[in-house]
Formats: sequence, C-alpha cells, structure tokens
Amino acid sequence: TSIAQRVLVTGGAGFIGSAVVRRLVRQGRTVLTYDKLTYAGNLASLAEVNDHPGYQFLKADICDGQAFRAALQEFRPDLVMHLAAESHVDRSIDGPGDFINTNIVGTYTLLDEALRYWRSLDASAQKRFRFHHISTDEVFGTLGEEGLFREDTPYQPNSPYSASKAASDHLVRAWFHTYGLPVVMSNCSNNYGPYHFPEKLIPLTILNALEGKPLPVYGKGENVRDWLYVDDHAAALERIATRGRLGESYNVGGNNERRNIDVVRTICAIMDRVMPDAAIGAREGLITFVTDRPGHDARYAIDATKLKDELGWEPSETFESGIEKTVRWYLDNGAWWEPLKARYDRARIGLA
Ligand code: NAD
Ligand code: TDX
Repeated sequence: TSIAQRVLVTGGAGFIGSAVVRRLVRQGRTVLTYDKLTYAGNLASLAEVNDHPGYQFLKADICDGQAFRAALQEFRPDLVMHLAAESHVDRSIDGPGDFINTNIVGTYTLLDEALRYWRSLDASAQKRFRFHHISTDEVFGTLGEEGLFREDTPYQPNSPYSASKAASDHLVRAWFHTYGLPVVMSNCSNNYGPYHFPEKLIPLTILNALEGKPLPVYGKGENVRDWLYVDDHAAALERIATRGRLGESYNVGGNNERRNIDVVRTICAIMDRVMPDAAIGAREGLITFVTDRPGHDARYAIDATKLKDELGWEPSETFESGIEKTVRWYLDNGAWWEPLKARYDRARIGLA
C-alpha cells in the first residue's frame, strides 16, 4: 500500500466515516479526522484509534476554507475522503438550511481549497493525489417495482437532503472536468451496523424494541431500501479511493432489498430470541404505523456491477448475518448509545 499513506477523512466522527477511519488506521495508514462534531459526530466511535500514533483529530467545519487550507498544508494528505454531511432525510424536511450549507457550500469550499493545494504540489505528488466524494443513491430519486440504479441513471432527487447531495455530486464532477482536480465519486445505498446514530430506522427500532417502546413505521411500511453493512461499504470506499478511475463514479449496494416493515419484523424476531422479555411480549406488537414521510421515495436498488467488474468488490455480509451482528452490537454496547438517548428521543419523528 504505497498509495494513500496519508488520508484526511471529513466526517470521520460520523457513522460511516468512523468505520472508514478505524479501517485505515488498522491498516497502518496515517489518518486525520476533520469533523465539526455536530449532533451526529461522536468521538466515542473513534475510541479504538484515538491513542494510535498514526492518528489525529481536528475539530473544524468544512465550510471554513481557512481551517481546511491550514489542515491540508500541515497534514499534507495524498487522499481526501469526503464524508462530512448532514445525513438525515427527516431533518432536511424540517430544516433544509444546514443541508444547503454543509452539503453544498461545504463541498464547494473543500473543492476550492483542494484544487489550490493540488496545484501547489510537485508533479509526482500531484499524480498521487485524489479527492474521493462519498454520496448516496438517493440522488437518483425513486424506482418503481422494476429496475436498478446504474451510474448513468439520471439524477432526480426528491428531498432537500438528496437535492443537496446531488448538487454536491455535480460540483465534484465539474471540478474534474473544468479544473482537472483528480476526483473519484461513489453513490451508496442504505448503510447499517455498529455506531449508527439512533434517529435512523434500524438503530431506532433496536433500541425502542429493547425498551418496549413503540416502533414507528412510516405509511404502510412498504417502501423498499437496499441495505449494506457499514464495514462492507468501508471496504468498497477504500478500493474506489485508491484504485477507482479518475473522474468516474461507482454505485455501491448490498443486493439486499427489503420492505421497511420486513426490516422491523426481522429485528423484532431477533430481539425476541436473544433478549426475551415477558413484560414486553412479542415485539411485533410494538409496531405503530405513523404519518408517512412527505415525498417518501418508494424504492431504492443498486446495480453494483461496475464496482465488481472493475475493482473486484463484493459485500461479505448478507442482510441476515449483518442484522444479527448489529442487534448484538447494540445489546453489548450500551456504553456507546446510553449517552445519546436524550438526543435520539428528541430526534424521533412521527410519534405524537
Ligand atoms: P453521519 O450523519 O453519521 O455523520 C456525518 C458526520 O459529518 C458527523 O461526524 C458530523 O459531525 C460531520 N459533519 C456534519 N456537518 C459538518 C460540517 N459542516 N463540517 C465538518 N463536519 C461535519 O453520516 P453518515 O451516515 O456517516 O454518512 C456519511 C456520508 O455518507 C454522507 O456524505 C452521506 O450523505 C453518505 N451516505 C450515507 C449513507 C447512509 O446510509 N448513512 C448512505 C449513502 C451515502
Ligand atoms: O422511524 C422511522 N420509521 C420509518 O418507517 C424512520 C426513522 C424511518 N422510516 C423509514 C423511512 C425510510 O423508508 O425507513 C426507511 C429508512 O429511513 P432512514 O433510516 O431515515 O434512512 P433513509 O431515509 O433511507 O436514508 C438513509 O440512507 C441513505 C441515510 O439516512 C441517508 O444519509 C443515506 O443517503
């Protein structure tokens, strides 16, 4: 691994970013986490790497160009992996402003400074440098019952979140074509796994099921998502960042389409088996259908053939193995999620 020895990870204190940072540090790379620590950022997710000699943390905003310029000049990365974002669709509906700032203005700010930095490098360092922009399949909008998102599927974002991510993807593409900044891009389906903030469907369901609280399912629960275990995404990101073709985008997915109601029922069944509770009874009884998300996309599904054919990546977890691991991780790691409870109880949307 002579490439990507010094990696700057924006959003490295978040759910996916922390999985990427833990992976890269374990491999012996030198890593700087650049993160503002919003409600979604959590240094406890980086406890495993915190004292590692090859690891550093910087609390800073991606909208702060001076801070990012200084970080580039001091850390001198040969790879930037950009994961910092506002990520929760329901929050984007309630208040789009932070999404516009962080996801669009923040990405612009990083591109502007990355270009300045890249131009200042000598020829061999220029050749090594890459900027990897991490994005979502939600930019493609929604699918009917048939079909899969491909890299050339037209963009049709439907939420303030996905529109802001789509805008950021377009900016990254433009910096490649117009200025020659060496970029790679990827669009991934729904991630799940350890260290997932409990406002999202899977950890919310696990923790509410544990406590015998209602399990909110939007609409009829028939919306379909494709689920990918977070460490499988981190492995894909490493390949794309180091070996992906410049200027290209890669779709990443788990081949695990599930209706929301089936995801919730699966979690209930695992919880009933591994943590039976007579006072709660069968957890399916906790399912509560609530008002649907406005503009709720019906179905997401990914065609990840390009990533498999070009870079040889395939997920190693099935949904069944990954969800079992995830439930057990939450049951064993109360010390991680207990302090977040006040924040996730307030974050929960859809219940009166
Ligand atoms: P997350 O919300 O868990 O983490 C986001 C991180 O970014 C947090 O640590 C937060 O503190 C940081 N951050 C937010 N605003 C910032 C700012 N202005 N400056 C610096 N840091 C800031 O998100 P996640 O689920 O880990 O998602 C990471 C990336 O992957 C995002 O770009 C998201 O769009 C994308 N993505 C997520 C999923 C998913 O299922 N979670 C799927 C596909 C793509
Ligand atoms: O309480 C809930 N009940 C419910 O039915 C919540 C929180 C969600 N849902 C539904 C909405 C979605 O169809 O479950 C599905 C998953 O919802 P989220 O966990 O909020 O994820 P989603 O909106 O699909 O977006 C996620 O995947 C793509 C991430 O949050 C995004 O950052 C990523 O881009």
